[in-house]
Amino acid sequence: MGEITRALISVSDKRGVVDFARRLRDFGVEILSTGGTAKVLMADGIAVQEVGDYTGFPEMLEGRLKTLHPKIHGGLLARRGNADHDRQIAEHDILPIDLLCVNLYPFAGTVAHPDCTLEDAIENIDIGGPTMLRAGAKNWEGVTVLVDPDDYAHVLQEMEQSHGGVGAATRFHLATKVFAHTARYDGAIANYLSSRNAEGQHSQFPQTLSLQFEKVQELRYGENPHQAAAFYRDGSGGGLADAHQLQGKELSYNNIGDGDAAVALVMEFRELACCVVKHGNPCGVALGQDLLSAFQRAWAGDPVSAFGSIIAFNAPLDAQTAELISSQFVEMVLAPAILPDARLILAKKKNLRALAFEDGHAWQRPGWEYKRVRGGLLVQEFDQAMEMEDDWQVVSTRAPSLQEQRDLAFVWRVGKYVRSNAIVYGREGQTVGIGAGQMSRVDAARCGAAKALDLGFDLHGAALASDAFFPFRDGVDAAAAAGVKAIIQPGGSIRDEEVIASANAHGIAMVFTGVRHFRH
Ligand code: 93A
Repeated sequence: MGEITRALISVSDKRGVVDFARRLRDFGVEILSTGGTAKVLMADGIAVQEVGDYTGFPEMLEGRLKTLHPKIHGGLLARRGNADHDRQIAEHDILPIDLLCVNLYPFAGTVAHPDCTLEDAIENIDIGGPTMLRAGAKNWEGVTVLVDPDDYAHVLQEMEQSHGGVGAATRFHLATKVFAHTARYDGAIANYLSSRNAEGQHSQFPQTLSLQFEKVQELRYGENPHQAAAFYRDGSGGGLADAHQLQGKELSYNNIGDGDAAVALVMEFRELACCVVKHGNPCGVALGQDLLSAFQRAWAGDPVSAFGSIIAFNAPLDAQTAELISSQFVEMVLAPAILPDARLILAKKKNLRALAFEDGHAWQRPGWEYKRVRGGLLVQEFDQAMEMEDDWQVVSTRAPSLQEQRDLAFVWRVGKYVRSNAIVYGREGQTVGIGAGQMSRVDAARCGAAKALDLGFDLHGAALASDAFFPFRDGVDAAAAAGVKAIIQPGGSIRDEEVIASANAHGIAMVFTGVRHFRH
């Protein structure tokens, strides 16, 4: 049990540090501290020695040189119980430091500020802090290293229980945390600097990209049972990595992928919305006056595919809807919250996974998505193009009616979440046929129409969205044959004229968005 005699405290984030230091003093611990931290502690009547008084070397260079001294690093690095090390440090009046409490200049917070200059960023690169942290963490067998104020309470509790000592398991855990922290810190610096040059020009993507993710859980397996898998969080504090699972079997790899897509889709709508996802694609999406009708209409969009699906809502799940969900075979249900009486109903279905994701806006924040390929990583922004309906352009002779405009806006939003080639048929806030993941657009159009007809939907007067332009008129002809009366698509094909002529020949109202939504 590493008993603590001497501590060094040097923190930028002063949260909780006064109470922590006071408790250390109660254990009889001597405290060394740097300028600003020492001031805060002394103002609260806590006895500390300034690092400069201990080293005999003043803080200088506007604080750039505070703790970079052998009397500090010797005290952190000397092996405990090693006679040779003991002798060497004694010869130089170096005292062992058993607890190190350091958090760093706020580099990430500084560069996140829109007005941050290169000079501000550079001044916020902490040198002495990471050096001490790494020294203490390397010597974890003798030193307890705290980089996170959230760990103060646990360390104090352990000291309480073991006569002022901290156990090996905790010391090792805290040291690991330090190296993850300094890696992330240096990664942020490298990302920032390598996206700039000395003249201040800067590119969106850094020359070297450092990423750090933290394991949420290991998963039973990946997409298939022979693939090992795990789930990692990025630390942004949102998305399924931070959702609450309220009941049901352990989440699977496919559940997480599908759930993420389902929530992203429903969060596109201001109206109450429900989305049913299977194998990464929505199979039914609907808006409703209430959640129950949204669910009924989404399910009806393709009840065959919906077997074993994942269902997301953009409003708290109520009891009535929970009751109806329970009567179906569903893998998982996600909503911003699950109301208490709905929870009681779902609880009867033990295996059904239920998740409350609380902050749906996390799905709308800008960010990057990554796709690993052999030998590299593809990086792109999330597809969050701000769709300005005012920019949409009517290209056909006939303009869409008000109802058609609403239908087009609805199917267009859904189409963004369907794998390419994607064709979505819908009307009155309900999808009635989705053609997904086809290698030709005309097949996607036929596929969606065939589904609609199979399910007994009448496509006369329905709206259609295509995630990319029609390369030929055949897709439009197929849609017209099925009864479609309004089409929305990006436009931009060299055969646009031929495609528009086909729409006009069939009396179809056609709108160009100018934005494409491939999803592979
Ligand atoms: O400027 S530094 O890189 N040089 C140092 O020697 C040094 N020692 C501690 N930054 C240094 N620190 C950092 O100062 C700590 O990591 C901590 O973030 C901060 C605390 O300073 P103060 O106690 O003066 O508020």
